[in-house]
Amino acid sequence: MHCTKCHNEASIYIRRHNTAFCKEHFIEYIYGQVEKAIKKYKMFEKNDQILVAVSGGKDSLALWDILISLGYKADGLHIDLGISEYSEKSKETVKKFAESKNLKLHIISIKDLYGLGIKEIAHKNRKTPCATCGVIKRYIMNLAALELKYNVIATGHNLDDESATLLGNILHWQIDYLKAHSPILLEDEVGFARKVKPLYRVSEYETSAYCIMKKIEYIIDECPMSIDAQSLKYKEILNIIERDSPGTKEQFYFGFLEKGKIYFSPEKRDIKLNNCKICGQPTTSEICGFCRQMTKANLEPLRIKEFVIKLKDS
Ligand code: Q46
Ligand code: ZN
Ligand code: ZN
Repeated sequence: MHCTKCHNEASIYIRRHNTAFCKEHFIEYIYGQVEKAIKKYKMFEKNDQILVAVSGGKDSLALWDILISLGYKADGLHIDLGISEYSEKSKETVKKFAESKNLKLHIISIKDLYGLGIKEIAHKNRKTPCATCGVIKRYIMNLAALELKYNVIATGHNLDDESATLLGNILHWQIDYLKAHSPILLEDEVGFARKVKPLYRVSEYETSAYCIMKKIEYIIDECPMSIDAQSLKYKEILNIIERDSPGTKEQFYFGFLEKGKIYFSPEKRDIKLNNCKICGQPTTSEICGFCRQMTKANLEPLRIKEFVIKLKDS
């Protein structure tokens, strides 16, 4: 098989586009897809300060590498969730990547701050680890962006993640989630920094190929808590359909953004944001979800804020 662009031997075949690329043109294709996403949704410009949430997995590391390669100013934020060996390995992988490229990385460790990992905090709260983790990660990302003066938070959600989430939201007619579902969430919708997903046009297969071609070491293990995640089942279903009918995933997701989204456009929500009585972050209630959760688990919510403020000064 030959590269569609230069006719040299191809390194990868993209079935959904019926296109093959050599290494050089595959990387160029990935950059093109990401630039297209950034421009289409006006995610950010070259002078924006971007904070990339990096877990150590292929998607977030690929995203960080792509943004830097395209000339954007992007620092990393790694949240150490304290999930046994998995978190240790993830942290080391991210550190190694940042050091090899001389990039700025902020690390916030839940276990160091509280002596407990996500699983234990969830247990104290009688919640699932993923529900607890979601609240904590969102809170820390917003807090870090706010305190450390980043105006954009970028996450590594790819086409597979986004189409699986969309499928789940449609199957359960989660109208509010469908309204909120977008590759960009603006500041005035969330009360914090803009949140963007520049990899929404790139599949999981392509982010792994990108990492392999660019020799980026990433953690292959999935979080042990993800085993029962419903989203993995939706991914599997979409992969079965994609196998028989390449391009369906893309048509489904891009179709939603281009044709379906108008039926689920975010209304001008009349939500009043207050400042959380404990930590001061914007919230629709008196006390934000994070502070409520930590207080319930008998943990001091402000410890993270104090730590992030110290990071700012260091
Ligand atoms: S990290 Fe956290 Fe995921 Fe692990 S505990 Fe669940 S939500 S599965 S993206
Ligand atoms: Zn080529
Ligand atoms: Zn709070």
